Amino acid sequence: MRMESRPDKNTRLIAVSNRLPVRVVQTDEGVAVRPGAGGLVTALAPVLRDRGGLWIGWSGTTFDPEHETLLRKASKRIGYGLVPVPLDSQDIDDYYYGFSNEIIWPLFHDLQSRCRFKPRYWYRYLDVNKKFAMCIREQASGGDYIWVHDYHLMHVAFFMRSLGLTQPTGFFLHIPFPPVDIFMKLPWRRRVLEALLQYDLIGFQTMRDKRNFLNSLGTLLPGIRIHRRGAVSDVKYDGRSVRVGAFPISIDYKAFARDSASKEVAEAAWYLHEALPNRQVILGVDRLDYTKGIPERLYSFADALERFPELRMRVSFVQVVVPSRSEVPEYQELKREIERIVGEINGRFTQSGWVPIHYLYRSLDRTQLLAYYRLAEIALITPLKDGMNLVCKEYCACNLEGKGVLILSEFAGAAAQLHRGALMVNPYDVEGVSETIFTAFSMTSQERARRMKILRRAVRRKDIFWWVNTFLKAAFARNLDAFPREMAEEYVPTN
Ligand code: GDG
Repeated sequence: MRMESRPDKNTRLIAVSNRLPVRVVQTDEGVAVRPGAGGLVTALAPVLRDRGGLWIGWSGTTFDPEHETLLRKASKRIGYGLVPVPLDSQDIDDYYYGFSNEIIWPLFHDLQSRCRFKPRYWYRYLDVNKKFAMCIREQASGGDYIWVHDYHLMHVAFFMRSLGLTQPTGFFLHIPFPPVDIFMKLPWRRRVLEALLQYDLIGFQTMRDKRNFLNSLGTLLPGIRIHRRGAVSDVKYDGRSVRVGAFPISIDYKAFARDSASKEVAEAAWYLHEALPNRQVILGVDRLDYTKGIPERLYSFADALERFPELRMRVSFVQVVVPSRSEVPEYQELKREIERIVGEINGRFTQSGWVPIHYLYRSLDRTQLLAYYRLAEIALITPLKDGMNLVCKEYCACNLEGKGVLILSEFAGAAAQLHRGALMVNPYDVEGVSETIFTAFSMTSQERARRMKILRRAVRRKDIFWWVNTFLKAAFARNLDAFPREMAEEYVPTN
C-alpha cells in the first residue's frame, strides 16, 4: 500500500463509479458474483482494503434484493465493502444508454453529430446521480474521502451538497474533455460545469483536457477566477475553491511485465506466431466503439498493402475487437461495417498461404491477450480520440524483448507520455498511417530497441500506483507547489 498522503489514519476511502468492480452474472447454478478486471480495481483495491473502504456502484443488472446478500458475502472475501445502487430498467435506458452513452460519450470525443440531446435523458441522469448521492449519505461518515469516477456521475457532488454532505470529494474523468466550441453544444452546459465545481478536486487525463475544461469555465461562468499553474490549478467560484489537475492514468506495469514473462504466456505466444511463419504481426486491440477508429485503420492497412507490395505475405494484421454495448443499434452497425471491410480487404489481397487480416470478435483471456502483446512486432493503436488508452501501455509493458514498434494516434491521451518512443500518426490520414506501417515494418532492430526502452521507462515510472498516489496527494496536499509542471506532459503535433 503506497498511499503517501492522507489526512489521518481514520479516513476511509469510498470509491464511486457507474459499475461496481465485480459483476453479478447468471450461471447454470444460479446468480454469482465474479471479480471485475482492470487497472482501476487493481490500484484501488489495496487502498480500500487498508482503509476499510467501500466501493459504491451499479451491479450491472436491474436491482434484486438477492444480489445484495451475494455482494455482502463477496465483500467479506475481497476485503472491502461493495454497495450496489439500485437502478431500474428505465434508469439504465435513459441515464446509462441515453445521457451517458448517447450524449456525453460522443460529445466528449468530439463527435457531436452522433449526440441525441433528449431532455428525458437529462432528467433521468439527474435522478440517478441523486440516487448515488443518497447511497453515499447512507454509507459515509464525517471523515471519509469520496472519490467519484467518470462521466456518468458528474452531478454526484452537487446532490451530496444539496443533501447536506460536506465530505471532501474528488472526481476523475476517464474520457477526454472537449474543446469549448464542442462543449457549448450541450444544452445543459452551464449546469454541468457548476455541478462539477461542487467537487473539491477534479482530475483529467491530460493537460489538453484540463485546459479545455478551464477554457469552458472561463467562457461560460462569468466571475470565475482561475489560477493556472502547472499540473494542478486553483479555481475560485461562488465562494468555493476547487483544484483542477491532470493525472494520466496507467497500468500495473510490474504485473504486466511479470505475467508476460511467464512460461504460459511464452508458450501461447510461440504457438500463435508459429501459425504465422516469417511474418511481422501487426496488432490492434479495442472495445467495439466508433471512437477507436477501427474502419479508418483497416483502410490504412489496405492502402499499405496496395502501395507497398513488399508487405504482402510478410505481415499479418490481428485485430481483436471486444464486444461492447452490443444492444445498441449503432454498435451493431459498426460491427457489420468492420466485418464488411475485413471481408473486402481479405477478399482482395488473400493469396494461397496468407490471409492479411485475422479478425477476432471476442474477449481474450489474459494469457492470450498477453501472448499477442508479447509476440506482435507492431501495435497499431489509432483511436480518433481516447481519454488515455491503456492498451498501448500494456503493449509496452509486455514487450520484454524490445522488438516491438508502437504506432500511436496523436489523439490518444497516452500520446503526451509516449510520443518520444512511438511513431505518431493522425488516424484520419489514411496515407500517413499507411506509410507509417511501412516505416515500422522496415525499422532496424536497434532502432526498435531504442524506442521501446524509452516507452517502457515512461510507463514504468508513472504506473497505476503513481496515479492513485498523485491524485490523493493533490486532494490532501496543503501546498500546490508540490506538483511540478512536468507531472503531466503535453504533446503538440508539429507538422
Ligand atoms: C476508458 C477510456 C481510458 C481489451 N481487450 C481485452 C481486454 N482488454 C482490456 C485492455 C485494457 C482495457 O480493456 C481497455 O482499456 P482502454 O484504456 O484501452 O479503453 P476503454 O475501455 O475505452 O477505457 C480510456 C480508460 O477508460 C481508463 O481511464 O484509458 O481512454 O475510454 O485494460 O487490457 N482484456 C481482456 N481480454 C481482451 O480481449 N482480458
